[in-house]
Amino acid sequence: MNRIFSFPVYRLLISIFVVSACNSPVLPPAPLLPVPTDRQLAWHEMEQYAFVHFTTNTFTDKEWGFGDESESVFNPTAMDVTQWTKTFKAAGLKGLVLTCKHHDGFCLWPSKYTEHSVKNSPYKNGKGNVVDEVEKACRADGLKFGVYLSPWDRNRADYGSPSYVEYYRNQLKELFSAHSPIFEMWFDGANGGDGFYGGAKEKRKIDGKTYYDWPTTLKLVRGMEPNVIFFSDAGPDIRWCGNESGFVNETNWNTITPDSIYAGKSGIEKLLNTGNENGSSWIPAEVDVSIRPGWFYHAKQDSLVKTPEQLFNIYLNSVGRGANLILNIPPDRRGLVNEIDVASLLGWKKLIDERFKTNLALNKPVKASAFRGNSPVYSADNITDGKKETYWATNDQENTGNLEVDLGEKKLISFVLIQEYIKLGQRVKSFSVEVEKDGKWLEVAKGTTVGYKRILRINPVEAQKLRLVISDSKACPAISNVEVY
Ligand code: FUL
Repeated sequence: MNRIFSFPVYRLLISIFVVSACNSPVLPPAPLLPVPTDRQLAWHEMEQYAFVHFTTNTFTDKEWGFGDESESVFNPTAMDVTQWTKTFKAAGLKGLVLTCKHHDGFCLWPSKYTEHSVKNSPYKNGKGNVVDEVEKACRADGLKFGVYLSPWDRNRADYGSPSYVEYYRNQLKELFSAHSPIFEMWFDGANGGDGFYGGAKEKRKIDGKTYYDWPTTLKLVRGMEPNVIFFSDAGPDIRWCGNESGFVNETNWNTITPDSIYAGKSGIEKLLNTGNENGSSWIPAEVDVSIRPGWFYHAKQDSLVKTPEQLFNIYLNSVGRGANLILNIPPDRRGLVNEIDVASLLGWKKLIDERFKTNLALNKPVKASAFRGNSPVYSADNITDGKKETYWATNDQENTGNLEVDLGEKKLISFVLIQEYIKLGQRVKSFSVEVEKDGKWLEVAKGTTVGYKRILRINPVEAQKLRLVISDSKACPAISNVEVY
């Protein structure tokens, strides 16, 4: 044997190799671009919040006011915005976005740029400011506050001309200088058509792409509220989910290429509903849906309020598919969230609390098929430690893997919740969930994307061991959390 490989030298070389290998940290996976901004991450964590549609429509029984409604119709008889916020808080909603002005142009605050507002209504003898009152109630109840200001205005005589865009921006300045922080700004895509328009009573068409000069408006607002999240069909921070029925697609990419949306191609709703696996920007979907058939309160729809079970399904199809849910709850003519809606909301919250009461996987041991650099930093136990900053990952180029959770004893399993560590981008393309039955693995659920959160409802099954199989991923998977109920 060559002397260099004699026993002591060989041992020494191995030791040097092992020591240096142990001392060099295993690097985390490189981010898979695009990744969310900090403000988008904070938005993802909100998961669900309220939308409040309230204006003259509430009193005229319309969905889209023509813009000729007299201010005198706005007259809630028992207005109590703290009842709204206390109800929403009890229902687990984290914020509220208020229609400060809907398409009819009536302003819920006494804007100095128009007479078509609460200041000419009987509400508090014209001294009311609903925007201010709602914001204060939100702050008191720990809800984030957001605003909706319809770009389309059927009341304004100058709608369609440049002076209206200035008017719209002045109103944004009023709102954003009087209220802060505002977590979300909702830009509605509904635009143009017939209206009162100061008495012209005609149909007006605008070019949605150029008329508003959105880049200038967004810059103005961003300058006043740097962390505001902009919603519009195409973002730039969050996108419309493509329908108003309460679901995002089972395959839901947070990524999309904005150009492909602005192009106004047909099938745009479908694209918004799924996102695009190779999209150039992180623009996650928000699911907007009303607890009632309409966006505004109509007594005739009292019997059509969604049931707790329907709301739970919407929750699974939105939050449970990695989107956020903005649930509209329109106050009635008294200025209160109607008792029927309150009962439904609280029933929904009860279902969520009952069904997700005890996470059977919390702190339970997990075995992985492999983990990154064999480093404990990326080990399998990270997915059950209850910490959002730790995650399991594999080596680069290893785009598949298994995670086996041992619940310690046989339990009845009905839901599995999975989260990716999205700070590193969205990765998983397909996965399945299996349970061990009589020594064999049985598939009980499968899916495509995961993203911020994925919740799978499975036919209740008894098992002690459960396995998450990542069968395809855009890059090595990074899973931060798995919960079992
Ligand atoms: C739509 C509007 O036309 C509806 O009235 C409602 O405000 C909904 C949230 O967005 O585009």
